[in-house]
Order: sequence, then C-alpha cells, then structure tokens
Amino acid sequence: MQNQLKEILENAKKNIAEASSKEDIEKIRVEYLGKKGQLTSILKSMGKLSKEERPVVGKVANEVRENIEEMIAKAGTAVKAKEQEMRTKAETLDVTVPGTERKLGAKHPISVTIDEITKIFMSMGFSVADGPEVETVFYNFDALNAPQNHPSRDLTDTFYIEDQEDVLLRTQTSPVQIRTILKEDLPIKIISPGRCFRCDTPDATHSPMFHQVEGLVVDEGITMSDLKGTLDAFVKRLFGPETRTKLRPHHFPFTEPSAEVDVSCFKCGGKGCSVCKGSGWIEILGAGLVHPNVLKVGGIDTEKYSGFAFGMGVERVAMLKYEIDDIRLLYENDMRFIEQFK
Ligand code: 2NM
Repeated sequence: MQNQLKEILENAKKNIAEASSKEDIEKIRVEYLGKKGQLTSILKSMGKLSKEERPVVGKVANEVRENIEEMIAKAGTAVKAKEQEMRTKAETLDVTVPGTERKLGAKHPISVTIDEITKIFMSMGFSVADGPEVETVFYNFDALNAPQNHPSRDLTDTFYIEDQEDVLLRTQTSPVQIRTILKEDLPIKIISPGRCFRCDTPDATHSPMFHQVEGLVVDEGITMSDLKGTLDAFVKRLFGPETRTKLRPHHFPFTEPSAEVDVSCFKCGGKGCSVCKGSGWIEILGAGLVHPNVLKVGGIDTEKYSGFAFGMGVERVAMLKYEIDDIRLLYENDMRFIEQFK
C-alpha cells in the first residue's frame, strides 16, 4: 500500500507538471483528492490493514495528500499568472502597424460654388431661405406674374407630377421668394439657393436638374441703383476686384424693368478670350425691380415699398470659374473629377 501511495504521488507530480490551465488542475484535484479519487479510495480501504500497519500507512497517506494539495495550490497560482500574461499579450496594441487608410470625400463643385455665393451675400446682410422642390402652379407661375399662355408653363417645358395638373417640380427658386413675401415681415433681404427642374434633353450646357441662387430685397425706396451696387459688389468678390458689370435691357414677367447682367471677363479682363468667346463680357445674372403684381401677392403696399430681385445659374458660374466644358461632368460622380475642386 505504501508503494501504491508513492506511485500516486509520483503520478500526481507528473500530471501537475503537465497541467496548463485551471481546468486541467481541477481535473487532477478531482482525480486524486475527490470523493472517488485515487487517494480517497486508498484511505477508505485502510480498514483492511492490521492495527500496526494502519498508523504508518495513515501517516504516509496524509503526507501524500498534503503534498498533492500543496503542489495543486502552487500550480494553480502559476497557471493563473500565465493566463494573465497571455491575456495581456493578446491585448497589446502594436502602434507601429500601418493603419487602414480612410479615403476622404470632397465637396462637390456645385456645393463649393453655392457656399461661396452664400457667404458673400450673408456678409452683405442677406439671410438664406429655402422651400419645397415640389411646388404648385400658384407659387411657381401665377404668383410670379407669368401670363396664362407663357411657354414655360407648357408640359414640354415643365415637369408636372403625373395626374396632378396643379403640382410640378419648381422651374426656378422664385417660389421661395413668394413664400417669404407671404410669411415674413418687411424689410426682406434673402437669397434662395436650390435645385430646379426643366424638361431639357441633356447636352454640354443643359441638364433637366440644375441649381439656382436667386435673391430678393424688399424695402422702402429700393431702386435699380441698389440692384446694380449690390450685384457689382457681389461679382467683385466672386470674380475679383477688377470685375465690372453691365446691365442690358431684357424681359422677365416677374420684374419691371428687367435686365440681363454681364460681367467683364475674369480671365482676360475684357480683351476677349475663349472663356468670354471673344466678347470680353460674360452673361451671368438676370435681374430687375420686382413687378408690383408680385409684391401685391404678399399684400405689400407698392406705393411705399419696392424691391429688386435677381437670379443666377450655379452650374454656369461653376463651369466658368473652373473652366468645365460639359455640364454632365457635374452629375457623373466620378471622384477623379470631383476631387479637383477641394
Ligand atoms: C431671375 C431674374 C430676375 C426673381 C424674381 C423673383 C421674385 F420672386 F421676387 F419675383 N425672384 N427671382 C428673378 C428676377 C429671377 O432669374 C434669372
């Protein structure tokens, strides 16, 4: 029996040395010291021994048990430390490993242009107004003094929402001006940047979806000179301090008088080049004094108040500034194109 005990101790020693986890050690503990363990069964069978042998074997058995208990405790501590070390190692961050590159996007040239225009007008005290892109005939045409037979009202020029002859995609941002006249108190000094829609077949200079920035000022004593002074200050900021403006008579239903506004070519200064097609001038804006019929929609006293309004195409401004020769490039979302305007 003493030999058996020695063997048990030797085996336990070997097993414990090989143990590498808490679970291994627990298994060993159960195997040797558990209720049905090897040592326990020896202790249980000690009843068969003679009176003389019993205390001797008992002493050895107790020593073996204490020995195994001690080894298990030590191994437990060692394994715990090892496990902690492995965890720390696994969690270690190698800050020298190259990171995953995140590709940055770029602001679209149309947004760049709208932001630039907006910044200039805001610095002159204008607020930014917006409104729905899906509009009604009233806000898009009637309130803007467009005659009943005006060609832009035609199905071939304007996108009407199917089965709803009164609902359309706005053809300009002027409905925002009407909504502002109807809602806000005077004086009014706003710009309205946004998307517009017209039934055009796409080509190098046309797109059925495009952007406009329009402006409206209504106050006492507003004249054409306020309009010209404002636009002159604006184009000098947008195209450079040498820029000059020229107003040519024109016609719009919503303004009287109306004008088209040319700026001296920012590329050649007026001598004539490819940007201005040799003329020295570039048409950039439509403008005028707001027609009394439009002001009356908002119940404004036209004896006391007057206003000016203007509108420009954002695509046209962007194409001129960045020398983009095809409007369709702006809608292809090719990053190689868009990234050039960061
Ligand atoms: C333009 C040209 C001239 C314009 C007029 C108005 C309103 F609502 F006040 F009558 N908003 N925008 C206007 C005037 C727009 O775009 C070429």
